[in-house]
Amino acid sequence: MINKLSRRTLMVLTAAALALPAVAADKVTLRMSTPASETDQRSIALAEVFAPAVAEFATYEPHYNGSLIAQGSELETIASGDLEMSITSAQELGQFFPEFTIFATGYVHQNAAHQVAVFNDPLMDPFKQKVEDELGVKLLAVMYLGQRHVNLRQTKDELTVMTPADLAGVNLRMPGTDAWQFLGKALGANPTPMAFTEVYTALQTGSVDGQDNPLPTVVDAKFYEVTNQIALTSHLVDLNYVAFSKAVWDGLTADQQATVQAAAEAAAESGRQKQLEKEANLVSFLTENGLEVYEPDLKAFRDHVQAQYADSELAASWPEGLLDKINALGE
Ligand code: KDO
Repeated sequence: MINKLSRRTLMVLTAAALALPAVAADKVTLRMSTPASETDQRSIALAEVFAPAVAEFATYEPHYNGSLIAQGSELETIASGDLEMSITSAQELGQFFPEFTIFATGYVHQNAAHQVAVFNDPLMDPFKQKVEDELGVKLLAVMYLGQRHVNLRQTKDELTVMTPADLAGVNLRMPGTDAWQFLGKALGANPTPMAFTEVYTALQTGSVDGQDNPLPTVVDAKFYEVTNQIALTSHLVDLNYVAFSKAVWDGLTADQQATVQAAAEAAAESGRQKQLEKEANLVSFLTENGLEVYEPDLKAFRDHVQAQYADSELAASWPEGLLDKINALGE
């Protein structure tokens, strides 16, 4: 009798244990921090494509608008074990590894497909390996942010931007790393470092004259409410990388690692397609909202920007022949 009861009790307990979300306790939590909003296409792609794909063994916990970690501190936070994921940039990686600035250089990447070709090419292997070995961060996939343009408070009547000379003295907010500041200067402007989350107010109050970002960001962050023009300089086909903690990766099984890798790639692809679609359709939205959107002298911008980089300290850190290899992967 006692034996029977205890066997039965055991069975009941086992059934109850199986019914409980006991596996949830074993799941790894993936805190992801980004300055991007919840409605940014990269955020949506990770939440809607990445998160469900890894849900069996991982709980995806996104933090938007820089609410968990300030913009630019995500990589060191992953390195110290206090964050599992972020959407990082080549400019941020350039703070640790100057050679990454080649991927943050004006007029290098030609389009979204070129970014993917570069990221998947063996030329990226030593870059990925270095970040993994020295920072404990795996770069899983490349995300498309879009073509950055110059977006100003001034009306076109007050200031028409046709060449870099027209940006002389313009206080252009750029993110706060050296590579970004260099790009601002290379455009001919007076770059002002500032976190993304402060840009709307700075534009509203006039503490800066403008900012640079792709059209989907100008709309998503509502910068169009507080600016009057966009000069379509296309000075940077901008990217981000899905950054993942190597320590967490090493704790996963081989199957789980493959799932995480595939999920990151699928999310990046989904976000890329949606961002490209938005980018192609937003000029009419912006003009309807009163912005003047026009194309400057692109050759003047390209020549000026490329000349600034050519003799720079940044370019001195790029591996020999790498720019040619990158160019060869384009059109
Ligand atoms: C920005 O601060 O302007 C920027 O576009 C830089 C990007 O690298 C990226 O971090 C992005 O902000 C944020 O994700 C917000 O969209």
